[in-house]
Amino acid sequence: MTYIAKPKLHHKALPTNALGFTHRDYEGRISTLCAGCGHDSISAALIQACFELSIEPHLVAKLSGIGCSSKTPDYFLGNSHGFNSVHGRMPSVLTGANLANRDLIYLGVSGDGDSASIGLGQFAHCVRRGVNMVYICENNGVYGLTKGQFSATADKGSKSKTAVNSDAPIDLVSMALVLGASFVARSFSGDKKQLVPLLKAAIGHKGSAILDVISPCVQFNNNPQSTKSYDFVREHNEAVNRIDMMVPREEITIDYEPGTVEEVRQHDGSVLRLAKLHPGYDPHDRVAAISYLQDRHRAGEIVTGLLYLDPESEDIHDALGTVKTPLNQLGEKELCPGAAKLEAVNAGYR
Ligand SMILES: Cc1ncc(C[n+]2csc(CCOP(=O)(O)OP(=O)(O)O)c2C)c(N)n1
Ligand code: SF4
Ligand SMILES: [Mg+2]
Repeated sequence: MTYIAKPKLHHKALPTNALGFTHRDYEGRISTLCAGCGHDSISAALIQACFELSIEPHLVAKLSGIGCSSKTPDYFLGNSHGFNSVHGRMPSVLTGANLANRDLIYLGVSGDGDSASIGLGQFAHCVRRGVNMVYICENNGVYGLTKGQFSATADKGSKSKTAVNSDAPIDLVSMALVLGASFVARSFSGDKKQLVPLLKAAIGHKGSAILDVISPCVQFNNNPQSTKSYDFVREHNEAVNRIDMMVPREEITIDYEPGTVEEVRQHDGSVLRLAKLHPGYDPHDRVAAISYLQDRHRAGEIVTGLLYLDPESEDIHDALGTVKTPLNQLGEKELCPGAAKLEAVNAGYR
């Protein structure tokens, strides 16, 4: 129904954020996805997160691959930069854009086919390089766009309408931990209360923030035997913590669960408040997070929440010592420093 234009007029009473923008200013075009698709709930959570953080839309770059999930950047942040790349190639395009201009917020939107099948190598390398981005995998266990073949994240033995998956699954969260990601979380598209603070925290994080979001495909993979269905996730979800996000300017939400609360300050000055549901769970222990995931998976549970956070993380620019100014703002003097400088650089390699 893309031919139906969204109304441009706002009701005067719509709430505004610190920049004077309404929620509507963070929306995109009308979605063409199937009614009930989990991906639309993730777009809604992203809109809410950016509205609440009072982000300037022109300072965001949305990048994606190919798939129903990769179509979604068209449905949020209509005033931001967008680039729909080739299947599985979003990470390298995002890495290049980030190297050219570190001043933007990079949202990489992908699917489980896009990230864990054709794009697995690209996923691995952008994570290990610490590219400063929020990488969202909208994980439904199938290739939704091409009619529901199992993807590499589908659990062994999970059933679609017509087949049983015989291959072992790839868990992107475990992979991200092994590859050195400095922010690793999993959530569920239907749990806005958990997903929105996680997205806000990921946006405030410096480094590779990986968010695996189980997002049921109502068309090809929402049968009760699928481990990516609404019913299965609701019944087998194990949340390890509930986080609240506070930006330095204002406190966004206060909704503490009973139990201990831990504050973690991120590089941008924002504070994460982790309300721990499990006294033994420590989100700063990478090795413990890996074994906890394996343990709960064996018990048939899907662990959600903030699984790992390194508050002292660095990103690819720190590692490479790149220039702070975006490349498009450098003048001829900086770009062409002259023959003597070039000679000195070359001499350094002799
Ligand atoms: C190079 C290349 N190979 C294969 C395809 C066909 N193709 C398009 S989308 C897709 C899978 C999408 O699955 P996923 O990333 O999980 O997204 P979903 O539709 O499930 O959200 C495939 C195999 C393609 N477009 N390009
Ligand atoms: S086919 Fe599946 S993934 Fe694609 S829009 Fe429909 S419900 Fe969503
Ligand atoms: Mg998919």
